[in-house]
Amino acid sequence: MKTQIVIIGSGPSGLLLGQLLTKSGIDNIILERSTPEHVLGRIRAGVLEEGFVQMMREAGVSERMDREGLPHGGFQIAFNGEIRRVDLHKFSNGKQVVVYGQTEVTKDLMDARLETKAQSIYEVENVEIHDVKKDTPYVTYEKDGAQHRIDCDYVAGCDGFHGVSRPTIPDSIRKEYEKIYPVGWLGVLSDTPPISEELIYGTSERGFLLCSMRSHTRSRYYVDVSLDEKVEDWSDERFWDELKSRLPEEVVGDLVTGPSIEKSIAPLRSFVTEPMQYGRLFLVGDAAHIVPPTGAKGLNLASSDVNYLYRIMLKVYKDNRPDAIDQYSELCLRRIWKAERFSWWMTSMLHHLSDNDFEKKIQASELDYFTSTEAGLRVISENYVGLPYEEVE
Ligand code: FAS
Ligand code: PHB
Repeated sequence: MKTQIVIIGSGPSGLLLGQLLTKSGIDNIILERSTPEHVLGRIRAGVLEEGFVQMMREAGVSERMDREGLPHGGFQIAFNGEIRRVDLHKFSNGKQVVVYGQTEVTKDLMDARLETKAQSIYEVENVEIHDVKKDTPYVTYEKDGAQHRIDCDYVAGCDGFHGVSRPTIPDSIRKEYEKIYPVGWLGVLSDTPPISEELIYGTSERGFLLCSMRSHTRSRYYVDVSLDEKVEDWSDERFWDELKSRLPEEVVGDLVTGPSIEKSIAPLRSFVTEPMQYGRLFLVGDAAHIVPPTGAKGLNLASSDVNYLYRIMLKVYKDNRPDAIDQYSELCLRRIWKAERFSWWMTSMLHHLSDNDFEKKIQASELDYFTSTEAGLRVISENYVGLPYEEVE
């Protein structure tokens, strides 16, 4: 087989890139190791930056998101028994975020790909990437016991944190930066009305909490737990009691509990690999970087990488600019590191990560300052709605 771009991974990164390339007449094939049902079954992000929303519109897959997505012009932070509002609209010059689950984004992109008849091959095994330092890279894989080869111009590694793309860059060239946090997020999805119209992040004596949602009838809640906790030890009742013990008095009475339809514990990690490009291989999304979900950046960083790679590929194929690929890694990393900082900072502000009394006082003072001054609220807001994408040269 031959194509212009092989995309490894059919998560949001791979599907969004595939849809944009296909719309622009750039041929691509997606290889995915699991089934469409498994990809859709993963419950993950819930908040889309404006940049992501624009990319979905440009990809022509925003109709349901525009209809069902919930625009949010602010969110709340609960601490010290009070709740303060971060007015995103006011402090980010009128920007907002849209609450629309990653599952829905993935479904819309999968449906669009089926319509374009662009090729996606699921349940592949042993994907290997070859000759990316030459002009003629190729990818091999197994399917139903048979070995296959796809010759291409470029390879987009959209295969997440545990994929094959990142290890394809030699250890001698790759530099990895990592911070592991001593807590994870225990998350519950329930068909209950959200406790509030807006997201509530919070920190209490007992730890972190987040009240989010997927719609007016489906809620998503999180509390942080130590890394030795097991999800099977958390009955619904135990989870709701823990969340209630962390919520401020003024809202706890508004919590509607119900049976969980999904429950999981996700570890918190900050991770970046540099460079994100090796010859004709490009790392995209979680294949290159991970953030703790406190800043709602994971999925959104995938979209900014896709934006840069897509615009570079337009330069390569439409403007005959093969040199345009050289800017990819630096363009992505400038925005990634700012999002890594914001995600680390929101995590440090809202979780008990230190037993040091001085550090606890600094944390409380930081929360107080950044939620009570225009300067502080502007910093939080412009990062939360997403920093602008740079132009591709
Ligand atoms: P993904 O991991 O989504 O997709 C990679 C795809 O590649 C997968 O389908 C995988 O099966 C496939 N693949 C892997 N290896 C392969 C191989 N060798 N061959 C072929 N295919 C291969 N972000 C937020 O913003 N907010 C959140 O609350 C949030 N919660 C999260 C909870 C969890 C448990 C996890 C793991 C992540 C969470 N994230 C969150 C981040 C998440 O949303 C990611 O940023 C997003 O899925 C990134 O999308 P992709 O880069 O497409 O990677
Ligand atoms: C979610 O709705 O799953 C969600 C929202 C905001 C975050 C993280 C997760 O920061």
